[in-house]
Amino acid sequence: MTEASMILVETIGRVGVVRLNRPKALNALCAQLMQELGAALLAFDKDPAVAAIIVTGSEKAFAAGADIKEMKDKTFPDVVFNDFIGAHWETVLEVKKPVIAAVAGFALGGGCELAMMCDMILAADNAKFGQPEINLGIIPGAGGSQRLTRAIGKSKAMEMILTARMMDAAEAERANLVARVVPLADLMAEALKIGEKIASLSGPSVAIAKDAVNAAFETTLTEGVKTERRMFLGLFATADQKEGMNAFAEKRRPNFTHR
Ligand code: CO8
Repeated sequence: MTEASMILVETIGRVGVVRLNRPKALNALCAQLMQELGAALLAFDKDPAVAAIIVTGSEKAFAAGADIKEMKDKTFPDVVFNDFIGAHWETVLEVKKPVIAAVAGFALGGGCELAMMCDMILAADNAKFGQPEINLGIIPGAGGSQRLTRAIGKSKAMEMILTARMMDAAEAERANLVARVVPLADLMAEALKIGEKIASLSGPSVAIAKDAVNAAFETTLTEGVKTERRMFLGLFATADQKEGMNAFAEKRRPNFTHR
């Protein structure tokens, strides 16, 4: 039997918001929740009324990881051949619009990995990040060992992954895991401000800027700079480049066509 929906979806202005809503399990990421999250993200990505997306949880937990109770009895063939765990976990990486993770409370295991797959993390001052899988006799499985290491460096990542130590919001900011820390009460307002600012800009330049930053993780510096240059030059083919630069020269606000 399928439980009632595990997410809440709303559009605020031009920002799509997906709230993980499985409070009794601290938003543990079970198959149903991941399927619903993936579908909601793809729907927002297609929706012209939406220009940026926020993924958030509750004040106590962004997500306390993949659902341990759902995974615990799975056999090796179950997890390898039936795609039991992997399905829908990387849908967020398919989204072209910017995705902001607004993290309060626990972001552990798969929850930390989901946040790191988003384009940026805005953290509330009560946020706690960790990859505690080692306590369960496993290791991170949705990119944690790779993305955490790239974000915060080898020593800190090793310590967190080998000992399951959690990092608080202040340390996460010092370590460059998060863009910024804000008071818990301001988390959604601040995330929405980021989303609204993005929504006011030229959609093509936003999508291409996201691609350009992501290219930094997948290629050499020389190739990355070449990719950026091609993208930069390509934007001169858009009406929004003309509008943006003319508006600056004419001392007025730009009115972009493709928002
Ligand atoms: N899975 C299932 N249920 C959970 C999870 C979880 N990850 N986390 C919490 N819950 C449940 C608890 O079992 C409890 O349920 P119940 O009330 O029915 O007993 C309820 O949520 C509340 O939890 P607690 O009572 O434990 O709350 P506390 O405030 O005492 O503790 C903690 C909060 C510290 C967050 C604690 O719940 C905890 O340690 N949770 C587990 C954290 C963890 O180990 N996460 C990693 C999971 S493994 C993983 O994420 C691998 C990802 C691989 C993805 C691969 C994709 C391809």
